[in-house]
Amino acid sequence: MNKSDRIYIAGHRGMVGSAIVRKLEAEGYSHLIKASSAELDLRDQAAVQAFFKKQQPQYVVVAAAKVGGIMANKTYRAEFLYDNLMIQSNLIHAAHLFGVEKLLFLGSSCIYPKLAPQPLKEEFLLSGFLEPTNEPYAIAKIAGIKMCEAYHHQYGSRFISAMPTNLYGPNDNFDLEKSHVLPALLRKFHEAKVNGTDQVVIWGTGSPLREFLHVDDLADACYFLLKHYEDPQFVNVGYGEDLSIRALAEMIGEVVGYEGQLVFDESKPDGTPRKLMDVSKLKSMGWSPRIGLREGIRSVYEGYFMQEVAQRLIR
Ligand code: GFB
Repeated sequence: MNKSDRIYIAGHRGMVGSAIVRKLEAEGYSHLIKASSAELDLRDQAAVQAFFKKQQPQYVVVAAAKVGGIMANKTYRAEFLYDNLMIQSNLIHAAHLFGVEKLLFLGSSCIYPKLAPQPLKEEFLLSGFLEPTNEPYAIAKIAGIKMCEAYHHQYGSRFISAMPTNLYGPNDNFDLEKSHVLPALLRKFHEAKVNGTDQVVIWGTGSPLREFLHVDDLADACYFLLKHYEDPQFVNVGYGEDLSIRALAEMIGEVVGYEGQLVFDESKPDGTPRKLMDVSKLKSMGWSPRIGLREGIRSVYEGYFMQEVAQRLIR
C-alpha cells in the first residue's frame, strides 16, 4: 500500500472504523475515503456501486455493520441479519466490479459454535450449533467470510477476512440496552458512583468468560493484515487471555472507584459460556496486541468521564 492510495473505510464513524482511520492517518495515508450512513446507505446496491464508480477506491475496509451486545442481538434479529448481509454483500461485490486491489472484511468471534473447544481455532468454524442469542449476526458474518473466499476462488480477488474478539475503546456505544458489556458496565459504575447508588446490576450469572481487545490494537492488526496477508483463510484477532464477567465488573469498579455491591440479574442471558480466540496464527506472523485490559479500561473511562464533564458544561 502506498501513502497516496485511495483507501475506503466503510463505517469510518464507528468504534472500529474510526480506530482504523486514526491508524492510517498516523501512518501517513493521505487519501482516505469516507461516507456517513446519511451520505451513503450501504444497504442500497445501486448507491454503493455509484459510489465505487465515482471514488474508485484501491483498498476497502469493511468496518460498517449493524452491531450490538447480547440483548440487541437477541431482540433485533431480522435487522442484524438483513442489514449486515446487505451491507457486506454490496461492498464485496462492488469491490469486485470496480477492481479494488484488496479488501479486508471484519467479522466477529461469535461466528464459532457455542460449545466449540477453547481456545477457538479458525478450523472450528461450522463444526457445531451457534449461540442462539446472536445467531442472525453470526450467520451474516459467516456469509461474509464465505463470500470473500468464493470471490478469491472464482475471480482471484484479494479479499481477506479478520475475526476480532470482543472489542472496546474510544467511540464505543454506551447505550445501556444495546451496548456490549464493557462500556455498559463502565457507564453503570460511573453513574452509581456519581449518584451514590449502593449497588450495580450485572446481567446474567457473571460466570461467562470473555476476551477483550482494545480497538487500537485491532486497528494495528488490520493495518498489518492489509500490508502482509494474502491468504483467503480468515484470521482470529484476539488478546489471548480472558476473564469472567464478575472479574471484569470488579476490575471496572476498581478503575471507576466504586465501592458498592454487585447484584447479578439472572433473568438476563449469559450467552456463550466462553469464546477465547486462538491467536497463534497471527502471532506466528509477527503480530501481538500491546494494550492491557486494566490500562485500556482506564483510558476509555478517562475519555468517557471527560465527555460527561463536557456535556454537563454545555447543558
Ligand atoms: O458483551 P455482551 O453484550 O455480548 O455480553 P457477548 C457479554 C456478557 O456480559 C454476557 C454479560 O454474558 C452478558 O450477560 N453482561 C453483564 C452484560 N452485564 C451486562 C450489561 O450491562 N450489558 C451487556 N451487554 N452485557 C456479543 C454478540 O456477545 O459479542 C455480538 O452478541 C458480537 O454479536 C460481540 O459478536 C462481539 O459477548 O455475549
